[in-house]
Amino acid sequence: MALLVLLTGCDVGQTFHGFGWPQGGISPESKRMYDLWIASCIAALAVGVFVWGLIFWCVVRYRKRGNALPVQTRYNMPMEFLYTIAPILIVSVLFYYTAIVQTDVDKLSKNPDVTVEVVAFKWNWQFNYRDGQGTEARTTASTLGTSEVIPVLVLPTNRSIRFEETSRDVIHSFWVPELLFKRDVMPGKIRNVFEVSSLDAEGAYVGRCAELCGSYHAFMNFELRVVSPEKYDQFLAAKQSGKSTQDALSAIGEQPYATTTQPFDTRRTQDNFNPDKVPARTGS
Ligand SMILES: [Cu+2]
Repeated sequence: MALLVLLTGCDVGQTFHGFGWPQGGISPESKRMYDLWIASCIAALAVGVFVWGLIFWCVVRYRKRGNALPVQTRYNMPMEFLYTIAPILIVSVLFYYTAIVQTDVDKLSKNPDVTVEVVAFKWNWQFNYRDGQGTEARTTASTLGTSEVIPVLVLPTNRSIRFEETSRDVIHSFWVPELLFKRDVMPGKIRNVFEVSSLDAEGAYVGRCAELCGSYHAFMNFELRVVSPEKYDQFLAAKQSGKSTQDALSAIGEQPYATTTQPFDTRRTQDNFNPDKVPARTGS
Protein backbone atom coordinates (compact mmCIF):
# COMPACT_ATOMS: atom_id res chain seq x y z
CA MET A 1 0.00 0.00 0.00
CA ALA A 2 2.79 2.42 0.94
CA LEU A 3 4.51 1.46 -2.28
CA LEU A 4 1.31 2.12 -4.16
CA VAL A 5 1.04 5.57 -2.66
CA LEU A 6 4.57 6.29 -3.82
CA LEU A 7 4.10 4.81 -7.25
CA THR A 8 0.75 6.33 -8.05
CA GLY A 9 0.69 10.03 -7.21
CA CYS A 10 0.39 11.55 -10.64
CA ASP A 11 0.76 8.90 -13.31
CA VAL A 12 -2.06 6.48 -12.63
CA GLY A 13 -4.26 9.28 -11.37
CA GLN A 14 -3.78 11.28 -14.53
CA THR A 15 -4.42 8.28 -16.76
CA PHE A 16 -7.75 7.66 -15.06
CA HIS A 17 -8.65 11.34 -14.57
CA GLY A 18 -8.15 11.07 -10.83
CA PHE A 19 -10.80 8.34 -10.56
CA GLY A 20 -13.35 11.13 -10.35
CA TRP A 21 -11.43 13.18 -7.78
CA PRO A 22 -10.68 16.78 -8.80
CA GLN A 23 -7.10 17.19 -9.94
CA GLY A 24 -4.74 20.13 -9.61
CA GLY A 25 -4.64 20.72 -5.85
CA ILE A 26 -2.52 23.72 -4.86
CA SER A 27 -1.58 22.81 -1.28
CA PRO A 28 0.56 19.94 0.07
CA GLU A 29 -2.50 18.78 2.03
CA SER A 30 -4.59 18.56 -1.14
CA LYS A 31 -1.88 16.46 -2.77
CA ARG A 32 -1.82 14.03 0.15
CA MET A 33 -5.60 13.66 0.06
CA TYR A 34 -5.43 13.11 -3.67
CA ASP A 35 -2.77 10.41 -3.29
CA LEU A 36 -4.85 8.67 -0.62
CA TRP A 37 -7.84 8.64 -2.95
CA ILE A 38 -5.84 7.24 -5.87
CA ALA A 39 -4.25 4.54 -3.69
CA SER A 40 -7.66 3.61 -2.24
CA CYS A 41 -9.10 3.31 -5.74
CA ILE A 42 -6.25 1.07 -6.83
CA ALA A 43 -6.69 -1.11 -3.74
CA ALA A 44 -10.45 -1.32 -4.42
CA LEU A 45 -9.85 -2.20 -8.06
CA ALA A 46 -7.32 -4.89 -7.13
CA VAL A 47 -9.86 -6.47 -4.78
CA GLY A 48 -12.55 -6.06 -7.43
CA VAL A 49 -10.52 -7.75 -10.16
CA PHE A 50 -9.69 -10.62 -7.81
CA VAL A 51 -13.37 -11.12 -6.88
CA TRP A 52 -14.56 -10.87 -10.49
CA GLY A 53 -11.91 -13.45 -11.42
CA LEU A 54 -13.16 -15.85 -8.74
CA ILE A 55 -16.77 -15.37 -9.86
CA PHE A 56 -16.02 -16.11 -13.51
CA TRP A 57 -13.81 -19.04 -12.58
CA CYS A 58 -16.65 -20.52 -10.50
CA VAL A 59 -19.18 -19.90 -13.26
CA VAL A 60 -17.06 -21.81 -15.76
CA ARG A 61 -15.55 -24.47 -13.52
CA TYR A 62 -18.73 -25.39 -11.64
CA ARG A 63 -21.36 -24.87 -14.29
CA LYS A 64 -24.23 -27.36 -14.32
CA ARG A 65 -23.22 -30.50 -16.15
CA GLY A 66 -26.01 -32.88 -15.16
CA ASN A 67 -28.73 -33.46 -12.64
CA ALA A 68 -26.54 -34.95 -9.92
CA LEU A 69 -26.16 -32.70 -6.90
CA PRO A 70 -22.56 -31.47 -6.68
CA VAL A 71 -20.45 -32.11 -3.60
CA GLN A 72 -21.70 -29.90 -0.77
CA THR A 73 -19.01 -28.26 1.33
CA ARG A 74 -19.83 -26.34 4.46
CA TYR A 75 -17.86 -25.15 7.44
CA ASN A 76 -14.67 -24.98 5.42
CA MET A 77 -12.62 -23.40 8.16
CA PRO A 78 -9.69 -22.10 6.09
CA MET A 79 -12.12 -20.45 3.67
CA GLU A 80 -14.26 -18.89 6.39
CA PHE A 81 -11.16 -17.72 8.18
CA LEU A 82 -9.84 -16.15 4.97
CA TYR A 83 -12.96 -14.22 4.11
CA THR A 84 -13.27 -12.94 7.65
CA ILE A 85 -9.67 -11.90 8.07
CA ALA A 86 -8.99 -10.50 4.60
CA PRO A 87 -11.65 -7.73 4.71
CA ILE A 88 -10.61 -6.78 8.24
CA LEU A 89 -7.02 -6.45 7.05
CA ILE A 90 -8.00 -4.37 4.04
CA VAL A 91 -10.21 -2.06 6.08
CA SER A 92 -7.48 -1.70 8.73
CA VAL A 93 -4.91 -0.65 6.16
CA LEU A 94 -7.32 1.83 4.55
CA PHE A 95 -8.24 3.16 7.99
CA TYR A 96 -4.59 3.53 8.95
CA TYR A 97 -3.70 5.65 5.94
CA THR A 98 -6.93 7.65 6.17
CA ALA A 99 -6.21 8.46 9.81
CA ILE A 100 -2.68 9.58 8.94
CA VAL A 101 -3.79 11.86 6.10
CA GLN A 102 -6.73 13.22 8.08
CA THR A 103 -4.54 14.05 11.08
CA ASP A 104 -2.11 15.75 8.75
CA VAL A 105 -4.83 17.84 7.06
CA ASP A 106 -6.33 18.85 10.44
CA LYS A 107 -2.94 19.66 11.97
CA LEU A 108 -2.55 23.16 13.42
CA SER A 109 0.81 24.82 13.90
CA LYS A 110 1.73 27.08 16.81
CA ASN A 111 2.64 30.09 14.74
CA PRO A 112 1.24 30.14 11.23
CA ASP A 113 2.76 32.82 8.98
CA VAL A 114 -0.61 34.26 8.02
CA THR A 115 -3.91 34.17 9.90
CA VAL A 116 -7.08 35.17 8.15
CA GLU A 117 -10.51 35.28 9.72
CA VAL A 118 -13.25 34.14 7.37
CA VAL A 119 -16.59 35.72 8.23
CA ALA A 120 -19.58 34.35 6.37
CA PHE A 121 -23.02 35.95 6.33
CA LYS A 122 -26.13 35.82 4.19
CA TRP A 123 -24.96 36.08 1.44
CA ASN A 124 -21.37 37.17 1.21
CA TRP A 125 -17.94 37.00 2.81
CA GLN A 126 -15.62 39.17 4.83
CA PHE A 127 -11.93 38.35 5.15
CA ASN A 128 -10.06 39.82 8.11
CA TYR A 129 -6.27 39.77 8.16
CA ARG A 130 -5.30 39.18 11.77
CA ASP A 131 -2.21 40.00 13.83
CA GLY A 132 -2.41 36.71 15.76
CA GLN A 133 -4.54 33.67 16.44
CA GLY A 134 -7.88 33.29 18.15
CA THR A 135 -10.59 35.74 19.12
CA GLU A 136 -8.13 37.89 21.09
CA ALA A 137 -6.17 38.84 17.98
CA ARG A 138 -6.87 42.09 16.18
CA THR A 139 -7.91 42.70 12.59
CA THR A 140 -5.32 44.79 10.76
CA ALA A 141 -7.04 44.87 7.37
CA SER A 142 -10.32 43.67 5.98
CA THR A 143 -12.04 42.87 2.70
CA LEU A 144 -15.81 42.89 2.54
CA GLY A 145 -17.85 41.52 -0.34
CA THR A 146 -20.94 43.32 -1.58
CA SER A 147 -23.67 42.59 -4.10
CA GLU A 148 -21.67 44.55 -6.68
CA VAL A 149 -18.11 43.46 -5.87
CA ILE A 150 -16.86 39.91 -5.37
CA PRO A 151 -14.53 39.79 -2.35
CA VAL A 152 -10.98 38.84 -3.29
CA LEU A 153 -8.99 37.00 -0.63
CA VAL A 154 -5.32 37.74 -1.31
CA LEU A 155 -2.84 35.23 0.13
CA PRO A 156 0.87 34.49 -0.42
CA THR A 157 2.66 31.42 -1.71
CA ASN A 158 5.25 29.62 0.41
CA ARG A 159 3.74 30.58 3.75
CA SER A 160 1.58 28.62 6.15
CA ILE A 161 -1.92 30.00 6.38
CA ARG A 162 -4.50 29.58 9.08
CA PHE A 163 -8.18 30.06 8.33
CA GLU A 164 -10.38 30.89 11.31
CA GLU A 165 -14.03 30.70 10.43
CA THR A 166 -17.06 32.31 11.97
CA SER A 167 -20.57 33.02 10.72
CA ARG A 168 -22.92 35.90 11.52
CA ASP A 169 -26.11 33.95 10.96
CA VAL A 170 -26.48 30.40 9.66
CA ILE A 171 -24.11 27.59 8.73
CA HIS A 172 -22.08 28.29 5.59
CA SER A 173 -19.12 26.39 4.18
CA PHE A 174 -15.81 27.79 2.95
CA TRP A 175 -14.78 25.99 -0.20
CA VAL A 176 -12.00 26.57 -2.69
CA PRO A 177 -12.11 23.61 -5.08
CA GLU A 178 -8.34 23.80 -5.70
CA LEU A 179 -7.67 23.19 -2.01
CA LEU A 180 -9.69 19.99 -2.44
CA PHE A 181 -11.13 20.93 0.89
CA LYS A 182 -14.08 22.64 2.49
CA ARG A 183 -15.03 23.33 6.05
CA ASP A 184 -18.32 24.47 7.54
CA VAL A 185 -18.52 27.99 8.90
CA MET A 186 -20.57 27.93 12.09
CA PRO A 187 -22.43 30.73 13.86
CA GLY A 188 -22.04 31.40 17.58
CA LYS A 189 -19.04 30.39 19.61
CA ILE A 190 -17.79 27.63 17.35
CA ARG A 191 -14.72 28.78 15.49
CA ASN A 192 -13.68 26.23 12.91
CA VAL A 193 -9.97 26.47 12.19
CA PHE A 194 -7.83 24.81 9.59
CA GLU A 195 -4.47 25.40 7.98
CA VAL A 196 -2.66 24.86 4.75
CA SER A 197 1.10 24.51 5.11
CA SER A 198 1.56 26.47 1.87
CA LEU A 199 -0.10 27.51 -1.35
CA ASP A 200 2.06 26.30 -4.20
CA ALA A 201 0.72 27.99 -7.31
CA GLU A 202 0.04 31.65 -7.92
CA GLY A 203 -3.24 32.41 -9.61
CA ALA A 204 -6.91 33.18 -9.19
CA TYR A 205 -9.23 30.50 -7.87
CA VAL A 206 -12.96 30.72 -7.43
CA GLY A 207 -14.32 30.07 -3.95
CA ARG A 208 -17.86 29.16 -3.04
CA CYS A 209 -20.22 28.55 -0.18
CA ALA A 210 -20.80 24.80 -0.03
CA GLU A 211 -23.59 24.65 2.53
CA LEU A 212 -27.15 25.46 1.50
CA CYS A 213 -27.68 28.64 3.49
CA GLY A 214 -30.73 30.30 1.97
CA SER A 215 -32.19 31.93 -1.11
CA TYR A 216 -28.95 33.35 -2.49
CA HIS A 217 -26.62 30.56 -1.40
CA ALA A 218 -25.59 29.95 -5.00
CA PHE A 219 -24.46 33.57 -5.35
CA MET A 220 -22.07 33.43 -2.42
CA ASN A 221 -18.85 33.41 -4.39
CA PHE A 222 -15.44 34.83 -3.65
CA GLU A 223 -12.01 34.65 -5.23
CA LEU A 224 -8.77 33.37 -3.74
CA ARG A 225 -5.88 35.28 -5.31
CA VAL A 226 -2.52 33.68 -4.61
CA VAL A 227 0.42 36.04 -5.14
CA SER A 228 4.13 36.04 -4.31
CA PRO A 229 5.07 36.78 -0.66
CA GLU A 230 6.59 40.14 -1.70
CA LYS A 231 3.41 41.22 -3.44
CA TYR A 232 1.37 40.01 -0.49
CA ASP A 233 3.39 42.15 1.93
CA GLN A 234 2.87 45.18 -0.30
CA PHE A 235 -0.83 44.42 -0.60
CA LEU A 236 -1.25 44.12 3.15
CA ALA A 237 0.72 47.32 3.78
CA ALA A 238 -1.49 49.14 1.28
CA LYS A 239 -4.63 47.78 2.91
CA GLN A 240 -3.38 48.73 6.36
CA SER A 241 -2.71 52.25 5.16
CA GLY A 242 -6.39 52.53 4.29
CA LYS A 243 -6.55 51.60 0.63
CA SER A 244 -9.50 49.66 -0.75
CA THR A 245 -8.87 46.06 -1.79
CA GLN A 246 -9.24 47.08 -5.43
CA ASP A 247 -6.70 49.91 -5.14
CA ALA A 248 -4.31 47.71 -3.18
CA LEU A 249 -4.57 45.00 -5.85
CA SER A 250 -3.90 47.54 -8.61
CA ALA A 251 -0.91 48.83 -6.64
CA ILE A 252 0.76 45.41 -6.76
CA GLY A 253 0.01 44.95 -10.45
CA GLU A 254 -2.89 42.57 -10.02
CA GLN A 255 -6.36 42.64 -11.55
CA PRO A 256 -8.44 44.78 -9.16
CA TYR A 257 -11.62 42.75 -9.55
CA ALA A 258 -12.31 39.05 -9.41
CA THR A 259 -11.49 37.26 -12.64
CA THR A 260 -12.94 33.82 -11.92
CA THR A 261 -16.48 34.80 -11.08
CA GLN A 262 -18.74 37.81 -11.21
CA PRO A 263 -21.54 39.24 -9.12
CA PHE A 264 -24.90 37.73 -9.90
CA ASP A 265 -28.00 39.73 -10.57
CA THR A 266 -30.07 38.72 -7.59
CA ARG A 267 -33.02 41.00 -8.45
CA ARG A 268 -33.38 40.98 -4.71
CA THR A 269 -35.24 44.25 -4.24
CA GLN A 270 -37.30 43.94 -7.41
CA ASP A 271 -38.67 40.45 -7.06
CA ASN A 272 -38.54 39.53 -3.44
CA PHE A 273 -39.16 42.53 -1.33
CA ASN A 274 -41.54 44.53 -3.56
CA PRO A 275 -43.50 41.87 -5.41
CA ASP A 276 -46.35 44.29 -6.21
CA LYS A 277 -44.15 46.94 -7.76
CA VAL A 278 -42.47 44.65 -10.23
CA PRO A 279 -43.29 45.66 -13.78
CA ALA A 280 -44.34 42.86 -16.09
CA ARG A 281 -41.15 41.15 -17.13
CA THR A 282 -40.31 40.93 -20.75
CA GLY A 283 -38.31 37.80 -20.15
CA SER A 284 -34.60 37.47 -19.84
CU1 LIG B 1 -23.55 30.34 2.52
